[in-house]
Amino acid sequence: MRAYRNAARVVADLPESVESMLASGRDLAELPGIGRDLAGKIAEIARTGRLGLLDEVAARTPPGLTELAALPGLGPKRARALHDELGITTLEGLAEAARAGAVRGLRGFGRLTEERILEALGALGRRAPAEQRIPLAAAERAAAPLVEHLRAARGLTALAVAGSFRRRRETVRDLDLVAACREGSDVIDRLVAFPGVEEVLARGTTRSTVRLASGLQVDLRVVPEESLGAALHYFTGSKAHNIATRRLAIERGLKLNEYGVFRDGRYVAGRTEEEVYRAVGLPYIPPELRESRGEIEAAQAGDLPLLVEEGDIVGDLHAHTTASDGASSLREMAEAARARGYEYLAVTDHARRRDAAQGRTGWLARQMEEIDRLNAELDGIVLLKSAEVDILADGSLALPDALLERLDLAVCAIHSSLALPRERQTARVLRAMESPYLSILAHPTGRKIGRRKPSELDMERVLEAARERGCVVELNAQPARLDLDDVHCRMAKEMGVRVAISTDAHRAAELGLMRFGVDQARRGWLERDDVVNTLPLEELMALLRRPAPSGRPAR
Ligand code: DGT
Ligand code: CA
Ligand code: CA
Repeated sequence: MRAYRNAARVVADLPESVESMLASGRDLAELPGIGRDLAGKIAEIARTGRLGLLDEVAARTPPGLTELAALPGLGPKRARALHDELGITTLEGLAEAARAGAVRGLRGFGRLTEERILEALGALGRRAPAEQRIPLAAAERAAAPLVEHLRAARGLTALAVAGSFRRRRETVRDLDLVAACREGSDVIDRLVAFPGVEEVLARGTTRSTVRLASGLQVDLRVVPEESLGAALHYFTGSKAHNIATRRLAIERGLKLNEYGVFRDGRYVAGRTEEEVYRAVGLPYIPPELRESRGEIEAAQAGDLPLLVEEGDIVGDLHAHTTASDGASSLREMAEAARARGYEYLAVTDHARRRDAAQGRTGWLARQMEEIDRLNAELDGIVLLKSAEVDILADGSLALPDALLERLDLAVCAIHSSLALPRERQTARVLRAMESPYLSILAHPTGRKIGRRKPSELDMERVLEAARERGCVVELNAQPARLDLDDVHCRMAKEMGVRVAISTDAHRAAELGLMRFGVDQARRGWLERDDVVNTLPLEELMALLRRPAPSGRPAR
């Protein structure tokens, strides 16, 4: 490096140009501080205007590295180390690593260097791209082809999507992939070569970050097999859960990081997540619970919930047909429910306010007859007579009691006046629940993720009333709704209110959305007994039977 700089000074100070010296046959190696090798390179530049070696190095160097090297306090050596050790090639990548505290651990870097880097980056006015979250279902669609592509990598022994995706959060910011590999795997090459990759943000030997054409960022970490459990645990998070787990490790004189559990620098565990938890004295904690909302304490007390599973679900209590805005016929819906192994399906086409006002409810009477016919014809599935009944602005229901009485259950929901002030909205829902026919309060807050805020509702009072009156609340499994959310599910459970996980399917295939509802329910700590559509039909109907108002016989 210094030789080049000195040579540059000598050349710049020459009384005549290098070209004319060469033209008159002079040997550049005679100049002070310039040897054979340098003389040849200078001659090459003079002749061709380029330097082959420089072109070669430039081709091998990620373009961002010069930018990194130019940062105050860094320089080429440290830039190279950041690249080789952490796979950093851009200022954004550097900012992320520094913020995460990953830089200070490198040889020749310290906490101070990290701070200086962050300062310098701040001075440059560079910030991480604005936080943008995408619905879990969309993230799944993006992840599936990528994961399939990576599975073909050489030497790959395990691959998982970790992060918020694995915790089944309703939205995710990026995909965090963890791969376990044998030596010499090409999994990072395969990631970079994935057709959907638009930009490679970082590429190292154990880590790479790319941005897909959709804008979704993907982080891939590659670990040896004995670190798989520790890496999965670390990159599944949440961060708060990790911190709590690491604290337990420290209390036991252990060190826990993404490579394993260590005692006095010696690896003691880390191949599986179970091993990691066992090392810190805990049973396995399902990813959906890892939000630092009391799961560590529950695990220590042996009180972890036995979370509901998709296989526990034996029916769906909210589905549409072509009788309202669904795309599949009653028969198609029935057959699809049976194909899923369900025992029952509640048919809940819309009973709208205007239908009732204009006495246009003939469709419902006809549908009930058709349900009778299909129930007689089809084995292995029972269609329940129901409707999704509008809760009107004053809290009354859009169907007359005489019709409600003929239904097996009524699924009631707000579809208008979503913006009422909190007091009025709450009173409206409470009034609706006074009807002995309201079986299930559907998508209680009316939110649409990323599109519509939840309506103002005092959920505690609503759940209180639901318990008193024996109403069930819905967890709508549509990925854009997931309403109740996880926090409200937990609240319902703690208050003793049961939940129906329902797909609100508008076509046969949407019965498959059930798993998104189950995921959210698990995040809300729900167990099988908290969910009504795990019950066999007879028990379900007994549970839905509401106390009859005075003077009227119970249904
Ligand atoms: P997201 O991406 O916002 O949807 O949520 P996460 O949880 O996927 O967050 P992300 O992608 O930033 O990081 C993935 C996991 O890596 C995170 O859940 C826990 C772990 N992690 C990241 N940064 C830290 C950290 O500074 N400390 C600890 N203990 N863990 C971290
Ligand atoms: Ca993430
Ligand atoms: Ca990430």
